[in-house]
Amino acid sequence: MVGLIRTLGISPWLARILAGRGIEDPRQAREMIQPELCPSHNPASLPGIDAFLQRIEKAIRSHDRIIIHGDYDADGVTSSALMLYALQRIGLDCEVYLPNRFESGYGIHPDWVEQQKASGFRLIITTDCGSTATPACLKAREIGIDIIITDHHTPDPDLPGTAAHVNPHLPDSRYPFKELCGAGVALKLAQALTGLVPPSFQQTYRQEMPVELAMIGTLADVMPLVGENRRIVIDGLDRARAQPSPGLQALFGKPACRRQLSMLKQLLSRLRHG
Ligand SMILES: [Mn+2]
Repeated sequence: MVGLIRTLGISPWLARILAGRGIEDPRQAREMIQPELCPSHNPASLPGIDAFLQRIEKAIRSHDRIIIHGDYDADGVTSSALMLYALQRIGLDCEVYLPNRFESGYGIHPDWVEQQKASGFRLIITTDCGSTATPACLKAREIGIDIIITDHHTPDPDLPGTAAHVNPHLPDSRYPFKELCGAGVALKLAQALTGLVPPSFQQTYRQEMPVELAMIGTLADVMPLVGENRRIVIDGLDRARAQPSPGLQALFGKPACRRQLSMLKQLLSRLRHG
């Protein structure tokens, strides 16, 4: 504790709170109290990232219509919205499908895959689901529609016939942080797609990245608030406060949300300015 007080120049109270959480290492302690120092890892080490980027490049060349299959919960909705943001910004023709919890249940189903093929889509991308969707992948291969799985649930490493399978939990993953939610994975993929955005738009693409959506997914899926998740949440809070997306603005317009937001603003300014 004395070490933390000396190295970080923090109060004995703060050092005691950190020690109570088992945090005695100064680097860990600094990330805890200054989350903007938490790392944002390079998406290039995500498993499946090369195959993902190659298939998106092919989609650009062949003008493939793409359908994103999200999920009905907060992480499923925000992850698909993030993926939509990225793909539309690189000029792709892209739509989102969100299953109904009561009618379709969780996950991607073979008959849905068949319907997409019939509707003229050439590529399916899942967000926050699909990790064990062997029947849907087999159907896609059988009828000739490509499928990319992006998810954070425990994966089946041998999903058949996927064009890419991106999940930090895959056995061959070299990604340094496993605890991303579905929207966290989508955010990393959106960051990886920056290279496919025309150079003159890349700065805007980065600035307008709706990281607050990844924050909502991370909080709603109750992911551990350590490492990169801490960074996602602090970046998301900053953006939600400064430049909320139209959807968030509409939510913030509701009286209950407005109260929460003003509390959040006060809390953030206290946290930021001591
Ligand atoms: Mn999730």
